[in-house]
Amino acid sequence: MTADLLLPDRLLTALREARHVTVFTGAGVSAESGVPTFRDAHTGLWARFDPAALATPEAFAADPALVWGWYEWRRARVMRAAPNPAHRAIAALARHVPALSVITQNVDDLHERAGSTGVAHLHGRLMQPRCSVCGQPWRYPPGMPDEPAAGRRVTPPDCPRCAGPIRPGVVWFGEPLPADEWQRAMAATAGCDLFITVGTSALVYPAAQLPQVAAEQGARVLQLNPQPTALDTIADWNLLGPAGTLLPALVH
Ligand code: BV8
Repeated sequence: MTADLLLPDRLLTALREARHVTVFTGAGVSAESGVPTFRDAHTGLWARFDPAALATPEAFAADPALVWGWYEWRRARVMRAAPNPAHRAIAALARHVPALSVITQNVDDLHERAGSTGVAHLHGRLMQPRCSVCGQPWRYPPGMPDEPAAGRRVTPPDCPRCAGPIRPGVVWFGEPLPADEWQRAMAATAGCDLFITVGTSALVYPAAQLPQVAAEQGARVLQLNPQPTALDTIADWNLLGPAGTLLPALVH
């Protein structure tokens, strides 16, 4: 890997000599695909919706149609989106380093659509809904969702097996992360020599602790974000800018 950016020599060396790179992404990596982030004030999803009102099991139990309608709006946004140069650069990285792991907090499928494989989805997958009662996986019907105006109630479908309401395949606040995905993420973090964190405010736990775990086990940590974050003091290097510009410049 070489870089057009003016990078510190130590970062250039780390990029060239890395044996196992782990890339950790948040909503910012999908921002340039037009998928709203959570906390950017002017566009963040939470700026218009209270996460406690929507992304919790209690909210779904209280008003399944409101929560399902919000996720159908988000699914339409994701289906209309395309992977951006950041997703493609991460997928291309696999050809440049001996070992690459990708861990994401995102529930969209843009990493996979850009060609990444084996992505650890810590917070679930929008495209893999399941029954909220018996857990049976459910498949969306073909075509675009009936895109509500991001607030209209849409009654969730009934499970064909037990008639329970179908729920989004995501991890809500207060729910445990999938054990297998978390174990894969911890192994990729403990085993890497370069940890690249892209587009996360690092506010949601336990995912947000991964950069610290990487640093504590001796990996170099590179952060890509246009804004300062809680990771600024953990990272060895902080590149301020959009992932869609920085990542392609890092990866040739
Ligand atoms: C659990 C799926 C235990 C749903 C999501 C008090 C203190 C600390 C922790 C807690 C606490 N109270 C409760 C907790 C735990 C809680 C938590 O961390 N809360 C936080 C808010 C305080 N965590 C949980 O509940 C987790 N579960 O702990 O379970 C347990 C154990 C056993 C048994 C039972 C329970 C579950 C958390 C998962 C929640 N689900 N998503 C959905 O998507 O609807 S989280 C959600 O936030 C998304 O996954 C998102 O990815 C994630 C993190 O946000 P970011 O990705 O960082 O996005 P954000 O908008 O914040 O930032 C975007 C960044 O991109 C910004 O920095 C911006 O500058 C940057 N950016 C913008 N444009 C670009 C860019 N970067 C690069 N390029 C650009 N172009």
